[in-house]
Amino acid sequence: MIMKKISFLISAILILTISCKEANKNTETIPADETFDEVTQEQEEVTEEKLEQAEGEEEYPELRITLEPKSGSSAKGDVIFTDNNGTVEMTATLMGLSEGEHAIHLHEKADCTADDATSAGGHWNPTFEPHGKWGATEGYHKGDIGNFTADAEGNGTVRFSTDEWCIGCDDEKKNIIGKSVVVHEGSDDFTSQPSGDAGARVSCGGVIQ
Ligand SMILES: [Cu+2]
Ligand SMILES: [Zn+2]
Repeated sequence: MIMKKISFLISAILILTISCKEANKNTETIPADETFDEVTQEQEEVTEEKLEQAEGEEEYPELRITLEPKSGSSAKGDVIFTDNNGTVEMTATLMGLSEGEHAIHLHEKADCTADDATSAGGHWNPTFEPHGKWGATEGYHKGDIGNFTADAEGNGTVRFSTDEWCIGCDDEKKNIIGKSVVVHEGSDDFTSQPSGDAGARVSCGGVIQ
């Protein structure tokens, strides 16, 4: 009789232990919701980061173009335009030029297909002013960037910034998209019409978004 009672107790303990373990298992599976919440939170954080990045890109759009040799020259380069809160900054890096002064302009068409780059058309002049030095009271084209100097190795850098340009805005008197960057064999005298008598077009690149 005692033995039976003991075995009953043992079985009871065993059953209790097993059901406890199962209960534990059940409680272990409950936090699944927590895990889901954590994942959702992480995803939200990633989405926010992406939004911040997109906003940053909108504020500072950057445009890179390549200038190809034209008119039998070996002049080439890269131009970077950035729009920083309404001021467009241009940095042009040229190589393969002859030593000395060269004119650089924005021309009216983003078409550099012709061997002599005449396909780029004349200077970009949306305000119908005479050709001149940038900022001159007598007038100037919106493409009249000016001159820069190439060193003895044929390298030159141009830095220019203005709030009279924009990258892709709705104002066609400011929007540089669809124009081209042209570098000339000679320098701009700022007085000869319509283009400063700067000689052959030795390097050209279209400003296309
Ligand atoms: Cu030009
Ligand atoms: Zn001009």
